[in-house]
Amino acid sequence: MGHQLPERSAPAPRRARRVALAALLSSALVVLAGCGSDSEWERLAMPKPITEEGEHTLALWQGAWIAALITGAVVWGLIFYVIWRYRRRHADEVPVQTRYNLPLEIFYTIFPIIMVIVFFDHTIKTQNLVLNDPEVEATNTVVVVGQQWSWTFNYPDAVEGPDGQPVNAYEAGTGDDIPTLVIPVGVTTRFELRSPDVIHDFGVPGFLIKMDVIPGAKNHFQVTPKETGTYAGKCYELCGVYHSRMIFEVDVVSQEEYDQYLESRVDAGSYSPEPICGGKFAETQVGLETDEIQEVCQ
Ligand SMILES: [Cu+2]
Repeated sequence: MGHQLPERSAPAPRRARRVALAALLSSALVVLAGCGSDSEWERLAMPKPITEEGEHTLALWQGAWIAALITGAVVWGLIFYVIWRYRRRHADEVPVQTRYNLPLEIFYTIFPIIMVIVFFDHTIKTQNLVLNDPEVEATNTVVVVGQQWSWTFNYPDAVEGPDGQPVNAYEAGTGDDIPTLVIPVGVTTRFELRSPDVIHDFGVPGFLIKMDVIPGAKNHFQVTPKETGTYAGKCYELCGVYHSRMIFEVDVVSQEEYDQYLESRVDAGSYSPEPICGGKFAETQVGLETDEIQEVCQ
């Protein structure tokens, strides 16, 4: 009867494989969830959020990674299982050739689409919370102006001027003077982003958000700082020769200190009827007439 193939060796117990897969998945989850709350491992390399909105961004980041890792573990598990289970054991043995498996093909078309829809849904919900939470009305507004090459922070109608009327207090930085942004703790502050020249990008690592400051566009987002402290911020968009000078400091202070700060701006003469663009105050500003610039930042 000619040559006969030797009998296949008995397959490894299925239970052992399931246990191995379950162990792989659960160890991935333990690594993610088991660390302390302040651990950079648990935040998956994100900075520590100092705002309530930043917590939502962090949750989105962690959730997306956990979903991706579980998907990865299943896919890698299947790949290695197939490599091992159907490895070539006999020189003249050809495995069963299967071409179509309709249920399987429908599954791996539909399932990624469902995943994308779920990711999209979570992203949109987080975006709405961070940009303009309908339930948390911003009670404080700062008009942030990025100008070549510094920042101007305007606090419109936040304080009374010498004549008792509300005025805009401001601090205009220059390439030589690093400005400070002051915001109250526990209060939702809305940043209105304006640029009179080129595209800048306003960001503070602890906010877990940065946003382009585009001439002619009115971008905004809001933050509710959870604790007082001093933080560093900068321009994240290469905006010209002195881009590297566009750093600033953020002071999160109590409401009392915030009010005192605004009064000190008025005492120093840094106030105006409307938000200013930093034009005539920023020595590095070039090419624009002050009148033209001011309209951009209202
Ligand atoms: Cu810039």
